[in-house]
Amino acid sequence: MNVSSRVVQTTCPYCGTGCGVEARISPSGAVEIAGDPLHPANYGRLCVKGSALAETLTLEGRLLHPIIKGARASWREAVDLVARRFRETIEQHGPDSVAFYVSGQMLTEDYYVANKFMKGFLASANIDTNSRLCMASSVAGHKRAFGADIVPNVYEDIEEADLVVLVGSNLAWCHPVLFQRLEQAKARRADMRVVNIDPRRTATSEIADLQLSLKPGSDVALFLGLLRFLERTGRRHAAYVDRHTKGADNALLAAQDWSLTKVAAATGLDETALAEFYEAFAATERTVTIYSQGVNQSSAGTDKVNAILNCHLFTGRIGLPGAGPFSVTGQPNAMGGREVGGLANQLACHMELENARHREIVRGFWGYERVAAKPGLKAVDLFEAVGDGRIKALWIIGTNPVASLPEADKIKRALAACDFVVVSDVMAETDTAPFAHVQLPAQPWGEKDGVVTNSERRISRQRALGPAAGDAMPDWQILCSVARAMGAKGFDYAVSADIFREYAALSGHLNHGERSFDISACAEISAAAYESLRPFQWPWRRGETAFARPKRFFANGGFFTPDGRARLVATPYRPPQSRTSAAAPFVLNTGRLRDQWHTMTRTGVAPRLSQHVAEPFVEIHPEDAASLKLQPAGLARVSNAHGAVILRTLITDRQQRGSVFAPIHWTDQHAAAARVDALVAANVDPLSGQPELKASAVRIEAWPAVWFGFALTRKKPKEISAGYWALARTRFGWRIELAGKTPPRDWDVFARALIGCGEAEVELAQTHDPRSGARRWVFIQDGRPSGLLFVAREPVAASRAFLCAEFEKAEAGDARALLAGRPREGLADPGQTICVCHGVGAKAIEASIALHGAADPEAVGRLTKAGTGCGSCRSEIRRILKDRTDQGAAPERTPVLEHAE
Ligand SMILES: Nc1nc2c(c(=O)[nH]1)N[C@H]1C(S)=C(S)[C@@H](COP(=O)(O)OP(=O)(O)OC[C@H]3O[C@@H](n4cnc5c(=O)[nH]c(N)nc54)[C@H](O)[C@@H]3O)O[C@H]1N2
Ligand SMILES: Nc1nc2c(c(=O)[nH]1)N[C@H]1C(S)=C(S)[C@@H](COP(=O)(O)OP(=O)(O)OC[C@H]3O[C@@H](n4cnc5c(=O)[nH]c(N)nc54)[C@H](O)[C@@H]3O)O[C@H]1N2
Ligand code: SF4
Ligand SMILES: [Mo]
Repeated sequence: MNVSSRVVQTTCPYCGTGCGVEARISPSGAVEIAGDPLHPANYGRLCVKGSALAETLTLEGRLLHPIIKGARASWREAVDLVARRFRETIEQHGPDSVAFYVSGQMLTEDYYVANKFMKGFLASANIDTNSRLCMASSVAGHKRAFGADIVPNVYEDIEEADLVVLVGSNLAWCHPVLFQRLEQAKARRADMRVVNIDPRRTATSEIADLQLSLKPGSDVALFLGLLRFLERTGRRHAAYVDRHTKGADNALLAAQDWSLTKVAAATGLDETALAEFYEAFAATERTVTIYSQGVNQSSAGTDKVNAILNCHLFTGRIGLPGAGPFSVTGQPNAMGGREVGGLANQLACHMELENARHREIVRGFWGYERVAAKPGLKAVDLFEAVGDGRIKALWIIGTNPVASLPEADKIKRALAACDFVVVSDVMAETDTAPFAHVQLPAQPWGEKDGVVTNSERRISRQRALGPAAGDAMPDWQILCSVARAMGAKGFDYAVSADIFREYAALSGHLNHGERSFDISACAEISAAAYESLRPFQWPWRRGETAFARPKRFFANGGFFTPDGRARLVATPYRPPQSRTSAAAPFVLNTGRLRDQWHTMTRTGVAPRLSQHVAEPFVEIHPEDAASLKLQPAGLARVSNAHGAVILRTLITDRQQRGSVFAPIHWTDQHAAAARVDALVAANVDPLSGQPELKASAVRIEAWPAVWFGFALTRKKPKEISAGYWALARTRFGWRIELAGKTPPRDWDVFARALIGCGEAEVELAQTHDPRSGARRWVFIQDGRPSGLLFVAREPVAASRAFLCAEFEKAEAGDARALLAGRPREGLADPGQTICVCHGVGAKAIEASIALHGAADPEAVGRLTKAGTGCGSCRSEIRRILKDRTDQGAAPERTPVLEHAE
């Protein structure tokens, strides 16, 4: 260890697990990332995205200066312009003609200030957040049942449960450290069982004892059946239900018809599997139900949440060690945003906009004449209002709506029609940036300072690792500058601790226990104490000790409804709103991959994270693929009335018939046409306003490519003239998949343009097989390969992992080896990179099983090191093991395109 390096304790900026990170910074500025062994979320573990954080600390692609209409500007010019345009718009059209669209990736301090600005100073509630797409149904469901938005349990409960039910959660990829905690607990305790409820088999299915691949959107039917079953098998916790709840009879009435047969018909599951699940749930006191976007992102999202909560309330299994419903949050500060009241229908600190007393508390505390009195527009409606001109000035902060909102092409049109759009981001080029009149450079993770709250209500510090780059400022400071320029009082904070202190004080202000969110113990926190603040769970009331015990809610009632009782809610079953038809016969499901984060603005710059899956794809069942004449690794056009994308086909029986899955990550920055939200219908849940992002009707057809290509290049191509392309970052530059419906007029011109080399500077090694149509080019510049292009009439069969590794280290003389496209005799082709920590490919893992008899992930790890780093790939190792042992099962992995010749 270098004695003069310093260690900064901070929090991972990705998922809501909220892992503690230790950054070791050497005097030269090099940063090493490790898990914080003392942080109670992860006790030292990090997943692959957390481990690769250092690779994202690059200036590549960063927005470093304010930009007005495409030209660099000073902060003063930018702040004055934004303030003037917002002021003029409000003068002419009233406060509801402006809006903020913000993000669960803002820190609590940023979020608090944005909310105070809009709901306090401007007295309008037109501020909504991307949490509307993420957690709104859980918020609405919690409020309906508990009277407040509270996650009752803590992470330990996942380890202590005897039964863990996962509903619409791909925990293995989306909350990998929580998944590891579950996996390790299961390995210790032979009697622990896991049920996975998801229309498709995922990496999470690999540890499930029971997989229920239900019909998309049919969860309410499943849980109505469960409630009825619990009642019929005498599982009502009479004392709890009588003393602490209301509405059980109503909820049971809605469930009374839901026999096994009826549930089986609605969900497409067989009765034996259903009975197995119901019996396990009924028999197991210590049951935790973890749910996520397969539940929330639905036109019946709030009902799905309450259908789950009903079963826990009915059995009194809530807030107990090892028992409770557990909504896991997506974004690093999804929870913090809910606490500060970032949604258009909330106030601050869990106070309600429509509650006059709450409004008065907040108004008095902030010292304004008024605060917003009616709820603002929810995300989908907000952009509708941008499109039809009701909203004339919009400020987007920390989110990329052109890629992430449903009917995304319509969002483009709305932004193009808007008089004034401001975008605060850390990156210069995003799909949303071209619509900005003003771009404001925010400080990213590693530069900014503040707090975030994770899924178990634990508040942790994010700390700066060093000075900010360029002119970047913290989001809160940008907001405060504009507010002050508009004449606002109450935005004179010097440091983020000043904001946190005010926020903590508000949480305790006139709060005699009727509001659950209370961190008034921090109301007078000093700058030094804020600096060294350790992770703590709320509530932390004035005078209490913070670190006493895990804090759970509701084991003995104490709900935040007027009568203190929880509500069981009748949840009649409604299928997804978007109906399939002859014109659009498939249901499109969308979601996440292991190594990318959302619209890839940050994970997309990390070579390590771009290896695992390097292009967008659509998963489809083999029979559907056959009936559509889709080729493995061919291309498919997926479309409907809203838009169209072109994706690589991944044919797999993990997918059920009639339904397809595509990842959400690829934008116009990384692919020709892969923004899947262009196809997603903007149907929303009537209570939460959350859009149904997991069930849109689409049609699919083969995209008739006549040529396919694969390229490596050191320079990012300026333009790619091919109907299909996808770019992924590598250590040396870029790897590119390509295809076209017509061949270029001149292949050499095409190749040179792609690689970015003029004729004079390069040498060329080239092959052409006129019979098969295959062509290969390797360009040499300054004694090393500068570019490579393979084209063929079929999907290019070449070992990508081999070519990338070889290209990086090759000398000019090795061009021939590169042209061969596969390892020389005696050298193994690594196949798709599964373990990115140790660079182990699928083929090496298969060999350890076939040749050396590895029988479990531990043995594979001993032989190949795969899975012994961060552990994020262990589910895939399990799958490869299973494929090898299932007689006749064809090995299939994500993606398909990794086969060598
Ligand atoms: N690697 C990675 N991790 C992330 C993120 C990321 O971008 N990348 N994003 C973070 C964020 S913001 C979020 S919100 C979380 C999301 O975390 P998850 O909710 O776990 O992730 P998703 O992949 O969106 O969806 C989960 C699953 O819901 C299933 N599903 C679809 N329809 C239904 C249905 O009708 N019923 C049921 N039961 N299941 C259904 C999908 O098949 C999918 O496997 O992940 C967080 N973690
Ligand atoms: N079809 C479909 N659509 C979905 C989903 C789905 O499952 N299916 N999931 C939905 C969900 S759950 C979510 S959470 C959203 C996510 O969707 P988005 O919020 O649009 O995705 P991100 O890529 O995280 O966008 C964050 C933006 O903020 C920038 N940024 C990063 N850090 C900072 C910062 O500190 N300050 C500022 N000002 N900017 C910063 C990033 O560069 C990036 O441009 O997508 C939603 N959309
Ligand atoms: S599980 Fe991974 S992405 Fe989530 S907080 Fe932990 S290290 Fe970050
Ligand atoms: Mo999310």
